[in-house]
Amino acid sequence: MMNRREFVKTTAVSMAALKIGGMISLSSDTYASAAVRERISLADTIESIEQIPTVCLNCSTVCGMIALVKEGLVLGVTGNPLDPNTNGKLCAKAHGGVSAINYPERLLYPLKRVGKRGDGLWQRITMDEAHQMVADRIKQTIESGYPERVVFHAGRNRIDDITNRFMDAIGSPVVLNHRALCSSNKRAANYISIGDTDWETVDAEYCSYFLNFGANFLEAHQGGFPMARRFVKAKANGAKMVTFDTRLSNTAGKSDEWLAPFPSSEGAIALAMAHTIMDKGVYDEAFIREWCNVSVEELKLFLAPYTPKFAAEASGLDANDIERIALEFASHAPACAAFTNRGSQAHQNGLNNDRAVIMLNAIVGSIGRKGGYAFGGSKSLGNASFPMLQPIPPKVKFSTDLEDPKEYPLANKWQKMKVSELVFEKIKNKTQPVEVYMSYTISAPQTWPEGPTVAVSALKDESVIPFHVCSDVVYSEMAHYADLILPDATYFERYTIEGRNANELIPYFVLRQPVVALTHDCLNFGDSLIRIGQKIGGKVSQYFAFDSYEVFIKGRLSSLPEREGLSGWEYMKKYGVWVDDKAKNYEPYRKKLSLQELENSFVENEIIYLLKNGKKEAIGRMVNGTALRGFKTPSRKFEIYSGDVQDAARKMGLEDDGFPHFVMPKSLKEIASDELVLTTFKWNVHTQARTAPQKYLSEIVHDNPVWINTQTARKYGIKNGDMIEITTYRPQSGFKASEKKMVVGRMSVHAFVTQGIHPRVIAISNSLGMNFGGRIPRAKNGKKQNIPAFSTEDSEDFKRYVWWDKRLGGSGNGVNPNSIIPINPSPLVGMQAWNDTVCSIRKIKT
Ligand SMILES: Nc1nc2c(c(=O)[nH]1)N[C@H]1C(S)=C(S)[C@@H](COP(=O)(O)OP(=O)(O)OC[C@H]3O[C@@H](n4cnc5c(=O)[nH]c(N)nc54)[C@H](O)[C@@H]3O)O[C@H]1N2
Ligand SMILES: Nc1nc2c(c(=O)[nH]1)N[C@H]1C(S)=C(S)[C@@H](COP(=O)(O)OP(=O)(O)OC[C@H]3O[C@@H](n4cnc5c(=O)[nH]c(N)nc54)[C@H](O)[C@@H]3O)O[C@H]1N2
Ligand code: SF4
Ligand SMILES: [Mo]
Repeated sequence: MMNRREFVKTTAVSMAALKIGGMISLSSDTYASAAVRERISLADTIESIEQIPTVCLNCSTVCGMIALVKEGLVLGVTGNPLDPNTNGKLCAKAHGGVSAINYPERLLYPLKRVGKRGDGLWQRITMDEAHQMVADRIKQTIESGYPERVVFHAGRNRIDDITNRFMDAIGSPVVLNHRALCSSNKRAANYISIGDTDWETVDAEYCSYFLNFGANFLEAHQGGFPMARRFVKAKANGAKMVTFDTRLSNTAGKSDEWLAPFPSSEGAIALAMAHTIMDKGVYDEAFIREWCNVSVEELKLFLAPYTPKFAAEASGLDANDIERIALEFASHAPACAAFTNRGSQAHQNGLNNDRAVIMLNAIVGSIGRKGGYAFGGSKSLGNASFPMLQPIPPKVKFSTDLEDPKEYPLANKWQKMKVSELVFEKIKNKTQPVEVYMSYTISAPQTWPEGPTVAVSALKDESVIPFHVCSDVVYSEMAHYADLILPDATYFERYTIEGRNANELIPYFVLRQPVVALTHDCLNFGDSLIRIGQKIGGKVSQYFAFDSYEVFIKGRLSSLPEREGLSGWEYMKKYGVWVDDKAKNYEPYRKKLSLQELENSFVENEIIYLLKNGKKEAIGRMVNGTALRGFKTPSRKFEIYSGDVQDAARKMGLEDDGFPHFVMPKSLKEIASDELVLTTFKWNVHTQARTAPQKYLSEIVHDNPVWINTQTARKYGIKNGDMIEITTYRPQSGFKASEKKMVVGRMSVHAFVTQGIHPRVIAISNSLGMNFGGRIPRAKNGKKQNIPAFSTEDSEDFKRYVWWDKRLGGSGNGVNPNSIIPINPSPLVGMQAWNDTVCSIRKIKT
């Protein structure tokens, strides 16, 4: 890690290098106008470029970056070398993000709908009028006695400090998110097994064996970029990686071995590996005895049916490979890690797939070890230590079916994960009436399963959503179905206290701060909420007795100690990064509890408890007479068996003995020989529904053909580039299950024929095929859309040089697979089973 002196030196050197080379790529900011471009004369500007530390948000990895600013323009971005996660590097997407600021089709003024919803007719209003409209609606709803009819729905919300405060203040518990579309099975699996965290932090730099079940961390993955940097170092030291992915992702391509299992069979593979490790006696007996909640004998008994042959049948892989890899993995312990992501967890059986993979780390003893399946290095200090401004609104004490559906008892057990893929269906059915729907950083018509159909039909229907206010930066599909649009600040113009799992295992956090002034009538949504809160008046306004979100953040940072003679606030503004001065957090479960922590505690069956509000709360474990923290599970051990899961299943009438058994989802088990499985994945240069308007990125990827195996294509007479029609079917178990074949939808898309995919699988990425958002995501040259929220300036580049426009012979803007991917929540947790979709295909034209 770099210290501050080196930081100043390095950035000075890099700026000097810029001067000598005279090369700096002006960002697409300069699309704005020729006049703007003339203001920047490169030769004499480099010295005067301001460097302001802030944080990227072009994906969820939130890398510390430095904005290069000149005369109110962001010329480009570079990594912040003080960020311990990324050490001064950024990915390609970060550079594309700059263009969001002066994007010709950026929303600049608030709009009020005038035609029918979805007609696209708008009237420009002032921000104050817009806030008053929202405040009046919310006030009315509170006064009607049903505050829960105000619904807040966010996608990548990084300002939940203020959004939660707002919802608590108005008394509504209905805060929705996208977690069940993203990662809730993975999170639940971690909470069940280790309790401490929703996410592992593989100690990648020191890992010598990476066993990857469906993570594409070299291209995507939450925190993939910091992990990628450490993986490169590990590789240079001879580390090995084996990847199980149904598709040859770039991570699979950079692996020593790529194995393509049949979808959803990851759990069977991991259990068979565990079986082998136990069978051959290469497990870590001491760790299992001291730290796991089942004995070696119980474990062997549970694993007995999961032989390599069993896994070979489920996955189509070779039993010898499964056995060999298991033994190789174990031979690298403790510097080895088996980990997952959406490839393994986005299934009906994803929870147990991930539990089985995590368990592999426990039985070889790599949990929390150097080079192993580490965890515990999270955001510095934690939210609790960044005080919220007083007075704090009380937490809402009731729940509704929208944010806490009782059929999914594990959805909100550890963390509010919700089951948001069901929300639009529930809104349509009026299971929970809605008066005000507030959307923020979400584009459900693009990103939700059946988004283009189910989400759109709910959003369009004024009888189920009487009022929709949307905060966005572009005229997105979500904004199109709103009644009121609030133009937000881009992430270059606002504050956030940020941080992710600390890959150095030393807690840290970063500060996003405005690097340029806000333009036109845009306003940070956090500030909008403060002003709306003030306008609602009464009890609500007492929680918003401060001027701005900046004041709020400054207040939250006020508890930081002084550093270098600077207050915490000044320090963060100057350097952008805070690293706690602590040792690496290895084996956090072995930490001793302090006398202070043990005060008033008592021990029952070796578990140390405190009484909190009359309830027993486990805080640690006695191990050989010493009080240790243990794992934050009910037994304070690594839980292979889970009483929580067994109880939840019992409640739902499901048979479950609490062990991570493997069961193939019914639809996949009964798949016909001429049917295939449709899966989905992320491009390395696109993020969800947020990057398609960024021309630098869309120039690189704007088309998403369906990947199909060479052998399969031959069977259907399909050649590369041929159009095929895909028909998808409803799942045979779970939500809307039907034994009869029910079609979800049909889609035509051209084929990318490759050896790089499992023969029974086809794959389409997301992020493309948009209907809104401007000319770039739609791949349409010409004049910009006539909406009174845009500036009058335009760029020639956008009028004429969207070279992939179909009318110019280009490939167009791709497709959105979500029109045909069924809503498919998995049991107990409710995670969307994206990768279980059964489909059939036919060639429609050559
Ligand atoms: N087929 C398929 N579908 C998927 C996935 C997949 O792999 N395949 N991945 C799923 C996953 S993992 C997730 S997390 C979800 C994510 O899906 P969403 O929750 O919808 O999140 P985003 O795509 O990040 O949200 C994009 C919206 O936020 C707007 N936006 C961007 N920046 C700002 C800003 O600064 N302020 C405001 N107010 N708005 C902004 C964008 O213009 C866009 O309208 O998608 C899921 N959908
Ligand atoms: N570039 C980029 N980076 C991102 C994002 C982005 O949109 N773009 N989004 C961020 C977000 S919100 C998230 S949640 C993470 C997601 O990060 P990841 O989970 O790493 O990425 P995905 O592409 O969703 O899925 C990972 C892999 O699963 C594979 N896969 C699909 N089905 C199966 C299967 O049945 N079995 C197996 N074994 N593999 C399968 C896919 O081929 C894909 O390569 O990325 C984050 N970072
Ligand atoms: S990984 Fe994500 S947050 Fe980090 S630089 Fe790339 S786009 Fe930005
Ligand atoms: Mo995600």
